[in-house]
Amino acid sequence: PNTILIGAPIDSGQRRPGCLMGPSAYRVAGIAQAIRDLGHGVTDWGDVALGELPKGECPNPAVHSLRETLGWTEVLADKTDDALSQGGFPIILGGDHSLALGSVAGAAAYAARRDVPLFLLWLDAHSDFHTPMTTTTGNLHGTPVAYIAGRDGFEAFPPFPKPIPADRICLYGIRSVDPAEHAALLDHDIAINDMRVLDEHGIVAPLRAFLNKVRDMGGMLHVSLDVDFLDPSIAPAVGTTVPGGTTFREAHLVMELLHESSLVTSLDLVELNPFLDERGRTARLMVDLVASLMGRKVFDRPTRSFA
Ligand code: DIR
Ligand code: MN
Ligand code: MN
Ligand code: MN
Repeated sequence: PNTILIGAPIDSGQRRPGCLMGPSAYRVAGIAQAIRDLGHGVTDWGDVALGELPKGECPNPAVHSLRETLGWTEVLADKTDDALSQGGFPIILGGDHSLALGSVAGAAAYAARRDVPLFLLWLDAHSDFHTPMTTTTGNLHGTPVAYIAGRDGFEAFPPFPKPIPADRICLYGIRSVDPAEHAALLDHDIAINDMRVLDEHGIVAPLRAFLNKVRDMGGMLHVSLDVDFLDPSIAPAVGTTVPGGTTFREAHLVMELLHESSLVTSLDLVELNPFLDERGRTARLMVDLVASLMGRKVFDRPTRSFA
């Protein structure tokens, strides 16, 4: 399918300025050409603009920038759905992780119309399982997984099209979970591949198990890649670094396995803050990871069977 780049210069989901430069940084780092070099078509839809802000309020006084985030949610859901409906492969260039409130809602709406099950792979240091009612930072970038899973507390938001059942969600690489998220995760059947699991079982087996499930059910797969999934030593340009992240080689291996699976149908690149970068280093690494996801490899190997 044709790749469709959707710029989402959103930074209302957290407090540190800079994420809104993310889409530009990806373009400067050559994301379109890297994908074309692999033989795929690329169309850049440019940056999405916010219309008039929807009304909305939240009883939790900690929550900030709710209406802006609501506006992004609506417009990004629409764009992501449109891109999929055109037969495209949307890549949403963030922007902070609150953009996934919209992108995954759009993918879910599309999947629901086609009656295909949607799966979610969350590559992140964080579980992002707060609701607007439980967040203590008030940063809505910490909430998308809860919205997607259909938790209560999102009354200000449009109802999520078709919440993804917990057993179709895979958190991968996590190592920072707040107490309220921890309690809620224990109540849900979400696959939690935290760093301990990956240290013990390696990077391949847990991912392959999840991909096998997607394949067996004939599902679509949305991948949400947070820069802080990566270790801060290789990816410094993010506001919420957490030590102990995935290495360069582990991250590329994840992307190569995703490519070989042919299951990924939409992708978010989130939380890049170019103001914190070292001469574009993190932006370039993210672009290289996208290239691995889209088929770049050093040696051609026969495609491995996941059966
Ligand atoms: C934290 C940060 N759990 C919060 N979440 C982040 O503000 O609720 N997610 N940074 O990627
Ligand atoms: Mn539309
Ligand atoms: Mn995140
Ligand atoms: Mn994170």
